[in-house]
Formats: sequence, structure tokens, C-alpha cells
Amino acid sequence: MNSTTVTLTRDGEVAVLVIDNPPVNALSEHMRVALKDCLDRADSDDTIRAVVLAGEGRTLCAGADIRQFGAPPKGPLSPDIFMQIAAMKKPVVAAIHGPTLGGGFEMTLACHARVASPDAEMGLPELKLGLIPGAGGTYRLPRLIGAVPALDLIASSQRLSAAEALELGVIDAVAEDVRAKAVDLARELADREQARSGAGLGAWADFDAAAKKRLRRARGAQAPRVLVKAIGNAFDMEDTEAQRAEQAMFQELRTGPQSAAMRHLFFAERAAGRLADGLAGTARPLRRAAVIGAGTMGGGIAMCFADAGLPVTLIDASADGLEAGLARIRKNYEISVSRGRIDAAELEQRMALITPATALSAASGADIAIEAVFEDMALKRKLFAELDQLLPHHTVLATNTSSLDIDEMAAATKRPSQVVGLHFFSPANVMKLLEIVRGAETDGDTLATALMLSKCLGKQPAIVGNCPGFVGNRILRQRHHQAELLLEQGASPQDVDRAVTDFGMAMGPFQMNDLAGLDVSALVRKSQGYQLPVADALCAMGRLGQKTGKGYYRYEDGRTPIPDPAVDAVIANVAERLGVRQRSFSQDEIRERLFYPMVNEGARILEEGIAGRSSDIDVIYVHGYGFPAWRGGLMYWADAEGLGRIVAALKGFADETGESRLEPAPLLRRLAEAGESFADLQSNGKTEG
Ligand code: T1G
Repeated sequence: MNSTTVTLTRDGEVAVLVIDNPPVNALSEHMRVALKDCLDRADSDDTIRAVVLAGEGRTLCAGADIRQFGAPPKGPLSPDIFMQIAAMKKPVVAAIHGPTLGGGFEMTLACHARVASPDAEMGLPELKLGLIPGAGGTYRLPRLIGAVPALDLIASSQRLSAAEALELGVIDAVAEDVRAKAVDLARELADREQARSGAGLGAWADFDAAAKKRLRRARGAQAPRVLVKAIGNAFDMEDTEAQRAEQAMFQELRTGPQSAAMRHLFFAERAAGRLADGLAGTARPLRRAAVIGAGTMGGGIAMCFADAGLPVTLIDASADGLEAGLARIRKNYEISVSRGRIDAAELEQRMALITPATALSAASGADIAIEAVFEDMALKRKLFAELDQLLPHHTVLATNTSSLDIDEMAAATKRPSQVVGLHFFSPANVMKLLEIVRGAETDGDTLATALMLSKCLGKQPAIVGNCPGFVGNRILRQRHHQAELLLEQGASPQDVDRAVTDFGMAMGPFQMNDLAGLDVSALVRKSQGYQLPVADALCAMGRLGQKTGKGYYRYEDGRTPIPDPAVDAVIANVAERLGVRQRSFSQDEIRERLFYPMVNEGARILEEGIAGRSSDIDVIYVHGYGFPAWRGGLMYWADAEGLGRIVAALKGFADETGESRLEPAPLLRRLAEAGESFADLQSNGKTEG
């Protein structure tokens, strides 16, 4: 037992239990043993009248040890230790600092009072791991702040700042010296012997309505449903019974496939934020940025910097374009104000961090310059050559292209090692994913700088190689292609879209296309030299999607897709022209035809080293393309589906359609024959790019 993870120190008659279990004071087995031992000692020592729980390092406690979830828990369990804290006659006060999350926050909820430092954050993000709070959070938090606010906080995995927690009545005080304040309060409570009571659950009807609203967005995820049940128990169960029920539901989720998939993602996200083994680099300073091009993407990228408190110069050669870009940014912030996400003062602060300019020379003080101009190679090469001349030697040149060759742009400069792709996703100020595209000459320092930037902007990075469409779009193109082929072979747009939404995604390919505009994807196809006959036919008829009231569907209210027989006629016409025999498709077959070719392309990408890990592809698809997190990502899902099954199906599809691209990739075939998985490949370190 490593008893040093929790030590008992004294401040007069107050025992201060200090948790020190790096990196985040997780409730690992040895830590729980040490915590219980200290609590027992504090409880049985008559010279001790009160207890404070405090932590060393970056947080009081970031929750249960996620690494230990694969095995049944051993030793004293957190729920029981926290029940002991709640039942102690001596007051226990939590001194909260840093991101105190999950079981760490639940530990504080079992205490009789809580004090937080101004930088503290509190939350129960268990749903992100396919779990529910399993140590009292589903009944203690609702009793403290009300069932509806508790449901909202847990279901959103949001974090409360110290100020918000004080306002909500979660904590009793905010103090710079949180430990000293906690000791004072503990002493006071020992004299007063009466802790503050909670707000109470509130009305069942309000909770029921809020729960129904929340569950409409669950889309196949189990944990939200279980959470509603657990919080519901707080209305008619007392603590011990509610705890038993919570624990049973928690353990069922912990041993289930969805939580395993989401825990895989947790560690995949962290791995994607690190340079691959064998690649070293030191991040350069990032004090100021420049964004060239004030269009939708450029404006969104500039907002990312302002949201992170980083000054940015937004440059557009067209004064009108610049003005329109600034107006779009201000409008976006006004929407955030109207939704209570920021206040008016914060809006002005962020606008003040964005310096508009029409002259490229305004970029001169930037540590990084990101171009987001029109997708035209000649234009981008000319711009990079000018920036190369203009900017200091240390400045990183980045491009937001979603499809063009990074190396060709880098070749227009004398600093190709400092050229990198930063592929933001639209809307850039909202979407979490950032594909960091490594060119042939991009060096480790530049990649380290891009990773640091991503962390500063609160993005989820993934480093990928340079090829048409990089990782995300390259794989997505396979689905687009198969979706089109399925139409030609007799499936309807609504059949295909339902297969995708039933799979757990927010929207199917045809609804998505109608939302984005068929003309937009037609331009991309044209620039990449390939055709989709049905899509091209609809475009030619002016059916560009929601914006023209017609696309793959008809839109009477502008948003609700209505199947349109006119589209079936277009499809039948194309099929006849191409001589494609039409037939019916089951939902399962549609799903396989859409997702298996994506897995196949993922395998090719791993073979080529364009992605360093299959888990990077999982992170890209969950954070950039709406792949259900509870499925763990595209490649993790493929392993669960079975690579042998996927190879057999692909061979069948290739035979039926004559499409050579559907032939199983050599890597996929090899893994299937060896009975191995993408996870095996990664853990054997065979795909580190
Ligand atoms: N368990 C194990 N390892 C953890 C961990 C945890 N809970 N949290 C972080 N780590 C590791 C992480 O893998 C990384 O390791 C290092 O710590 C630094 O993390 C009973 C069931 C706390 C906000 O969901 O959100 O409690 O990569 O790179 O950006 O109801 O980590 O260096 O080897 O993320 O400063 C609920 C998860 C658990 C919080 C810090 N708790 N952690 O962010 O550093 S379930 C969570 C975070 C639970 C109870 C239930 C973040 C952070 P390595 P990092 P960071």
C-alpha cells in the first residue's frame, strides 16, 4: 500500500487530509485505501474536532482511475468511503482547486461544506465515458441544487466555475487560500454543528419534462437513459437505497461495450495530442496570430483565437469582405450573448482582440499566420511566398485548406519545415477537431507548435499526413460514393439517411448534402475530377438543397425533409442511362455498404502512414464527422464488427458493383486472416506512422 498518496496533517484540532496521487489525484485503489485509513484515524481521535480534504498538484481529485475500470473494483469502494464521510459526526470540509471532476466532485458532495479556489472547476463528466456518476452524484447533487439543474449539469458534462458553483449553492465560499479558508470553516462548523442544507429536488413534473427533452438527443447512447432513472430514484428513495440502485446501474454500464468504447476514446484523445514516438519537437512561442481571408472559415478561426484570449490580426484584401467578415463575427457573438454563454462586456473584449486589416504587412508581428483564402493553389502559393518574405524567421505558416497539397504550398517558401496544414472544421469556432497536416518537410518544432496551439484553442488535435482529403474527407468520400451508388441501385434517399441516423449519427448523407448545398459539393467534385450522376442531375435541375427548397428532398418549411417522387424519377432515369439493375436493400446492407468502405479506406490510410494510429482515425471521426462516441470511433467499431466479416462483405460488394476500390485493402485482409484487430496492430506498435 502506498500510504503516502493521502497524508494526515494537523492544524490544531482540525485534521487536514492531503491527497497526492499524480498526475490528477485519481481515486485509484491504493489512494482509496490510504484515504479510508486517514478518515478512520481522524474519526477515532478525540483531539480532532473537524476534517479538511485537500489535494496537491493540479486538482483536488479528477475522479475514479479510468485505467482501472477494465477490472472489478477492489478494496474500499468510493461510494462507501463517501457514505462514511457524510455520516461522520465531525464536520468534513472540502478544499476544492483545479478541475475537480467525477468521483472527485462526488467526494466533495459527501462533505458537510465546500470551499473552492477561484480557478476551480467542478463537474460530473461520466457520460463522456458511457457511465453515470457512481459514488453518490445522482442523488446528492439533485438534493443540493435541484433535480433539473443536476440533470442539466450531468447530461451536458459541463463544468461549473467557482463563481457559478457559489451562485448555484454548490459551494459555501470562494477563497484564494482555499485550504486556510476550509480549516476556518471546519472549525466554525465544529462549534456550530449545523451544516447548510440543500435546495431540495423540486417538482417531479419539471424533472420529467426536462428528462424527456434530454433523452430526445441520446441517439442510441445508453448512459443518458440510465442517468434519468438514477436521478428519478432520488425522489422516492432515501440515500442508502438510492446508492445501492446507483451502484448497480453504474456497474452494468462499466462492464458494457459502450463505456469500453468511450474509455478507448478518452485515451485516444490524449494520445492524439502527443507527437508520435520517435518524433521530437519544441513548441515555439505563440503570442500573436494572423488570419488571412475573412470569409466564413477565416472569421471562425479568428474567433477561436479571441475566445482563447489570444490577439489576432484578421486580414482581407477586400475592404468589403473584411467588413462583412467582422459583421459575421459580431453577429455570432451576439447570438452567444443572447444564449447567455458570454455577456456584453466579454463580446467587446473578444472583438477588441481581433485587429482588422486589408494590408498583408499587418501580419508582420505574428508568430503564426493561417491562410483561409479561396481554395486555389496559385493564389495560396503566391500568398505564402509573400508571407515568407514579410514575416520573421520563427513564424509558422499554416494553411486551412481542406484538400490541396501542403507540399506544393511549402515549396513556394524558403521555410518548408515551418509550413503545416491546420484543417479547421466548419463552423471553426464550434467544431472541436483540428486536423494537423504534416508536410514532407514539416519539422517537429512546427508540429509541437501546432499541438500547443490546438490545446490553447481548446481543440482536439490529430496529426495526419498530406494526401488529397487528408484523413477525414478522404474517408468520407467513400461514403458519399457508396451513397450515390446505392441510389442508382434502387435505395431511396430516406432509406439511406435512416440507416445512418439509426446507426447513431445526427444526420444522413443526403440530408447533410441538402443542408450544405449540392452546389458546394459539386464544386469539390469538379476540382477533384469525379462525378456523381444523381447529384449532378439534381444540381443541373437547380435542386441545390434547403436553400432552393428542393434537393434530395422537398422542403416546405425550409428544414423538414419530405421524400419527393420527382427525385425517384431522376434516380430511375440515371440508373436506366447507366444500365444499373435496381433492387431493394435492407437497412443492415445499406449500413454495411456505407461504413465498410470507410473502414477499408482507413486501412489504406494506415498502410500509407497518413494516420499514425487507428485511434487517431477514431478521434477524427467522432470529433469532426459526428460518428457516435459510444461506438468508439470508425476503426474501434470495425474491430467490434469483426474484420473477417467486413472483408467478406467488401469482396461481395466489389463483385456486385465491379468497383475495384471496394476490394479489401491488403492490411485489412492480412489482419482478418490473422484474426487480429486494428487495436492489436496499434498495441503491437506497428502503426506509429
Ligand atoms: N483516471 C486515470 N488517468 C487520468 C484521469 C483519470 N480519471 N484523468 C486524467 N488522467 C491522466 C491522463 O490520461 C493523462 O495521462 C494525465 O492524466 C493528464 O491528463 C465514481 C465513475 C483532469 C481535466 O472524466 O478530464 O469518477 O496521457 O492530459 O489536459 O462517479 O484529464 O499523461 O499518460 O487530460 O490537464 C471522471 C478525466 C472519471 C476526468 C486534466 N473524471 N480527466 O486535463 O491533462 S469517472 C473524468 C480529465 C468517475 C465516479 C466515476 C482531464 C483533466 P498521460 P490530461 P489536462
